[in-house]
Amino acid sequence: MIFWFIIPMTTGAFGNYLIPLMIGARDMAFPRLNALSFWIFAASGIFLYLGLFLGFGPNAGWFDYVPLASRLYDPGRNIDFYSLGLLFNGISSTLTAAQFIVTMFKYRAPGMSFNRIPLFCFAFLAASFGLLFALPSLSVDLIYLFLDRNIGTWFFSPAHGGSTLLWQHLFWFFGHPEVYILIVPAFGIATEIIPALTQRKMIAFPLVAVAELLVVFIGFGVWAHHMFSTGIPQTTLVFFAGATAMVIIPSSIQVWAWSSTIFAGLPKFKTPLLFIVGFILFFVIGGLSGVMFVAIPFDQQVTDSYFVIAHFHYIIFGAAVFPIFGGMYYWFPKLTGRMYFERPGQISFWLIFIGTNLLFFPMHIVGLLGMPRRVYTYPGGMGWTAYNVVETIGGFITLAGILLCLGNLVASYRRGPRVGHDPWHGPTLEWTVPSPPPEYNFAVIPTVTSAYPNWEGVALDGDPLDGGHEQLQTSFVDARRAQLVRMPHSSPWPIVFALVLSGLFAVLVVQKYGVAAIFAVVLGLTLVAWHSEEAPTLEPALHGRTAAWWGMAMVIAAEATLFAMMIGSYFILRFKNLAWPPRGIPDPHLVVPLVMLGVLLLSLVPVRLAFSAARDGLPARARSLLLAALVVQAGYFAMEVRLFSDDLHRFTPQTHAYGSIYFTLLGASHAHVALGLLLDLWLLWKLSRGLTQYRLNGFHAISFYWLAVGAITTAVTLTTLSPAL
Ligand SMILES: [Cu+2]
Repeated sequence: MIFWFIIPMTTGAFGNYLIPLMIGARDMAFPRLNALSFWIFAASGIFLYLGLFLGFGPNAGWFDYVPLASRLYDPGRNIDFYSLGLLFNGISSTLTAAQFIVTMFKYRAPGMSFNRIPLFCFAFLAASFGLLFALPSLSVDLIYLFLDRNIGTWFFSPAHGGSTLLWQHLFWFFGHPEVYILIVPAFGIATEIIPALTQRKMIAFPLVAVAELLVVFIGFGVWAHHMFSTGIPQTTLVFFAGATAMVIIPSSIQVWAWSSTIFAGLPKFKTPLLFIVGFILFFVIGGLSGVMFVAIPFDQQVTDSYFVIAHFHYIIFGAAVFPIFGGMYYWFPKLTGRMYFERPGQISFWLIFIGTNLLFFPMHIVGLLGMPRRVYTYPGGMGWTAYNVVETIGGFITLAGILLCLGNLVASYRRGPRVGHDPWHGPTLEWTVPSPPPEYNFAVIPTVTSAYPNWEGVALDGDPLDGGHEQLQTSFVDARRAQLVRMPHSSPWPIVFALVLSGLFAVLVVQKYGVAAIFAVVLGLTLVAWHSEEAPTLEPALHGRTAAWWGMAMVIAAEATLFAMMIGSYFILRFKNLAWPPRGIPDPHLVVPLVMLGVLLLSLVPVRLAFSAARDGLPARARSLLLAALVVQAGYFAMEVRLFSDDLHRFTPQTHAYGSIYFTLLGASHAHVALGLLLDLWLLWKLSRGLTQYRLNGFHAISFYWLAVGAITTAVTLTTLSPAL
């Protein structure tokens, strides 16, 4: 429901289709990467469901709590399919998030400065940042779980210095922001439908934009409210209860802005607006029951009961899915050139609205009566039966409404009345182009002077760009024309890459690590083949940084978060253990690792100088500087591998949770150095064939990558040395 329905439905479908149209772009920033996201998403879904059909469904619930999910209590392949499937899916979501951010930063139409970005896009920006910074936490958690189950590490085993709460901390550091990642795009859909169907500008436009970002930001500081009954300290409980209460502020701003815009405008209660009104009601009810959990004793009473399920579904179904239905009706004429049938549309709304309330409202009551969640049956005579019967009826009414909605859309696609390009007189750019939009979206890239371009005028005075494959990059804040670029043509490599990656995950699930290594090598070769064809750049960049640089910045942000989570878990484990390192394992040596760190940091200087030389048009000088850096970095890597294997003679990842986190942290950091060496080699090979703008962009990104490796290695080295400091 979360990973393979709502996220792909909002970010995948709505975002991919509408964001380029709304910001006046011809395509997403990295079309091939976008194809890769899609294929990885499809493959990961097939992977997870294959597990289900082979009898290995995720049988520890979606929280996947340890020790229930450990090898001891769950000996089948079930959890391996689940953990690897989520990791696999996470790659797709991370790439998509980075893609959305760079597209909205660099490909807005000229004149669409930051204060003129449609609120729909702001919402997707917020959700994308949420994904980028939340998913690494889940990924780290799933990697630990995989290692515990298959390699014999002890991350989650208290008897060996591990911690079961470590799973919960990392899971909820992802899990709470995830709720906002699901719901903020729905906010965005609402803030498009309301102005169009009331013919009034959104009240408090800037406040709503800030609130959309703020709700995700605050969402990162509240995760422990899912752990109020685990026995964490009182001070922690109070802090997280207070932080959670803050979510009320941005949420209320938005509810007030939506409802006052409807009251102040001239609302036409067509199907899309009905779904939005339903959404506001659900959001208020679900929000109020959510606020109740801030009262710690109340939370401890109702946690793991149906009351939580009621609250959660008022938010996740009522508030997140209702705008998806509204959006399907609202943009249907844009997608097809035809209008949907209004009467069955309204009936579908009432069926879904009534059905959903019958389905989820009684859960509040049975929850308070004590019915626990995650049960498929219960003994008679508990007083829960009547409520559950009502819920079942509500479920079928909801289903009827959904079927009517889908049936209506299919029938309208065939026989709906043809409408022009702008049936709603909507405010944003997508309503200025024909329905359905041509493949290149805009023949002439529009120039924008307001946040409501279709109402207040669009200038079409730009050059008609050639062939549908040219696109304009603009500057980050003011959206001034920066660079004309040519978008890539179709390529087989994304699908090949996704296939090889599927192979890699398939052999991991059956523990064939040697074969997995071969797949990893093939994966690297696929990337080299992918990048052998270079996109010609039509002119040098005028303002600011290129999309390639921003793309690398997003990857680095995700990687840095990954390491932050690993370093965080190091300290969670450290403070749980009285002796660290445990008896029998010596303290780490200080001198050699610190000297090595210094050597690695020094090697960043020639990398930077090499880039400057390349930018000044001196490829020979750039190559020799890069070669010098490569020699030093390779020496560093060889020495680190030696230190690593020396350590392995004294203790192993299987000795104690100390060994588990020590070797995982160092191994991950060394892997990043190894990747950097491969990038150096690739760059040297490219530079030996001359200098192009494309290679220069690549160089810029790789020198930035090394800077990040320097920072990450410093943090990891200081962490692993901390017991001796
Ligand atoms: Cu939460």
